Amino acid sequence: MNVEEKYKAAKQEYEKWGIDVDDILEKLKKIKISINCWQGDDITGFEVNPRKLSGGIAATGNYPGKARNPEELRKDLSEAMNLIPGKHKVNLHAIYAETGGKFVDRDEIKPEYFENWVSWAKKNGLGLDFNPTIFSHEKADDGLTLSHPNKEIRDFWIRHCIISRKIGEYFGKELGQTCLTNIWIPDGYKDIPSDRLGPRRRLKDSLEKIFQVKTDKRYNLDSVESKVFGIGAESYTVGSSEFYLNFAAKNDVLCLMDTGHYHPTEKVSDKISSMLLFYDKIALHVSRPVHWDSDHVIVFDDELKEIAKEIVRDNALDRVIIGLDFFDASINRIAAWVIGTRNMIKALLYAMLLPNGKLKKLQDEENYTDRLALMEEFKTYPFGAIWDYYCKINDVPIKESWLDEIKRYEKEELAKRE
Ligand code: RNT
Ligand code: ZN
Repeated sequence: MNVEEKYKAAKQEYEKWGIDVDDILEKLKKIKISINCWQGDDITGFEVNPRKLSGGIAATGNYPGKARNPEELRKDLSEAMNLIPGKHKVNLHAIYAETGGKFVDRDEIKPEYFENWVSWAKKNGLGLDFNPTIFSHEKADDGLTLSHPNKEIRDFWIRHCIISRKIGEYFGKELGQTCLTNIWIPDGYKDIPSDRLGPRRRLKDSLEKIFQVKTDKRYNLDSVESKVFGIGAESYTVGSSEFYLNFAAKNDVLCLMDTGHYHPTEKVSDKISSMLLFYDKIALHVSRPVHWDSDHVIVFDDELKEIAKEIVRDNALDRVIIGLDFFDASINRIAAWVIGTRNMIKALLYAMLLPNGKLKKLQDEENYTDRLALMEEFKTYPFGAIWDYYCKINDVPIKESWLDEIKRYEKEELAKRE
């Protein structure tokens, strides 16, 4: 049987449950995933004076061929996106500015330093998201930024955040797609703090100053990202979950939940529904923590599927902004993007192909036997045949055949970068 025949046969099985497969494939095509550019260069960025990675995030591995300049990074991203079905967004950081060889500190970056990114995005029909880079900088080396006791340092980062939001607004205007500008800071203490309130009060004050400056919501939305702990900040994180939940609710900004930023037994999939009841939109950094916030490439595991199910079942595909956040330097970086992004899309498709209406009904009828039985049986429904067909109609390689293209690119492009 060829791909179409397998698809037809599979479709019939889903249709028995009233699942409209063609309609689902149409819907899936409209979902945009925000692909994190920093997988391509281990979050080095292209500043004129590149700094050491700091802030408790670490990229480990030394797989050859990493992008050394913006042209290479864009080329690699394009290569990855040719192997991923659908049209998506690219998530940038301030350190990816192109300042034409001139040193420009973070509080002085401008939209024009991102013109190349914008024209590339336009040419490829992509959206852009943005992040101020509040780590890997001498003013962040002590692990404190927006909550720093020194006002000059806080002000420096406040200026950086304000200008970053303006850059986000510029992206949105230029590309006709709303940009999400997300603030994450590493602030915290290695050892038991003697004052927990002070730093949080300073962070609140800094953020209020940042958001006092308004951006047009048609073009830019803001989010804040919490964390539970980091390397070097094991005892206390200023921007904790409660801090940002309350801040976001009171200041009309979005909360961004990174799947690696909670206690190991806490699951983001369980948080989505609660958040949706109180926020118009929420944002995600889908990552894979292994024992800690290690940012492994996301795999098609239970939690990924559970997150996708929540978004689909809560009818919130247009309210959850899905971004990826992983950086593995030990494997081919383009393959990492392809694996992770294809998995995210796959998980959404998987979730859409479940008899969600029926399952909800069974729960309300307290028929937990049938609920469990049906959930388990659907795990072996012919989902793969639908996924393959989706790849086919979107002109991207089916199954693992995309690896051949990665190998070609590795030989012809990456190998020359040594
Ligand atoms: C760090 C946060 C943050 C970064 C990126 C590079 O723990 O998850 O989102 O990973 O901004
Ligand atoms: Zn993150």
